[in-house]
Amino acid sequence: MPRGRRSPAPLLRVTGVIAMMKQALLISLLATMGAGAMAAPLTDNFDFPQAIAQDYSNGTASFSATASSFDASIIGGQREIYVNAATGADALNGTRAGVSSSRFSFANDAGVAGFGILRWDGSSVMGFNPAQADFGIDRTGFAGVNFAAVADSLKLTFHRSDAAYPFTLQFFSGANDWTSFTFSAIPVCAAADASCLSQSGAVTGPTDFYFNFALMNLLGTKSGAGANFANITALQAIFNFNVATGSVGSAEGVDFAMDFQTVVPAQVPEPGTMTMALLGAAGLLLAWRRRAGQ
Ligand SMILES: [Ca+2]
Ligand SMILES: [Ca+2]
Repeated sequence: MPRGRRSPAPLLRVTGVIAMMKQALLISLLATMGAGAMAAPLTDNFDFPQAIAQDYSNGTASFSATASSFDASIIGGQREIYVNAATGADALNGTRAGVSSSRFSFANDAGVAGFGILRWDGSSVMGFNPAQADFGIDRTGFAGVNFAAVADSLKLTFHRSDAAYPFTLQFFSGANDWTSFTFSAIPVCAAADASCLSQSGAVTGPTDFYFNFALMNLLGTKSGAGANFANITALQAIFNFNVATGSVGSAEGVDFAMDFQTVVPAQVPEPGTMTMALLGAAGLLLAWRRRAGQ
């Protein structure tokens, strides 16, 4: 059967399946939008600022890191940012990331390919080693948090990103059990940015993406028993770095900001296996929507 565009991104291979479930997607979206008032364990809304980490040195051996002060609005109480200008860097251009004005932002200067990590593992500060599958996180950095009780998905709000790039979410439930889930983040553009919008898969931002817990475990790489979302003890987001190949993403000049918070479950009429799976997939891949009034 002929397909449209071929994509190397694993997640996008199931787009055809999901396209057939637009009805379910709409139901899922509406339900999610209507259920937003329930309390959920807070991950990080980025209301608490953090100093900019910036690396101007070529090569992956050198990096920059900052840790936030302690604040109850951050899961585990503290957040870390690591950035690494890997190629093309010199004394003038580099890679940086920080948190201000309730947003996390990451940018590569012209000619620089760099990557970074947002890490939540409590008060531990263990450094950053891209040669390790978990980059050296403290896998049991904070007391277990139960997401599964009140939410079935993680929500990431992308405000802008001027290119596609690899993005990995890692969730830990103890020293041995964790899941690493990678997807290709699509360009999220300003409405007037025709150049950005001309890219494959580009959408207008801000855009919310929902990452269903069960599907991340299904499609991601599991270690041990995989992540148990009823007992998360550390997590991190790795951006513009391909964890499968150990190589830096090709995107340059990436600039994105996001909000990172849990959402309550969508109201599913019946917990039928197919319906649940496809609603989850729809939520994972296509549940972007422009935010009203922004
Ligand atoms: Ca570097
Ligand atoms: Ca930490």
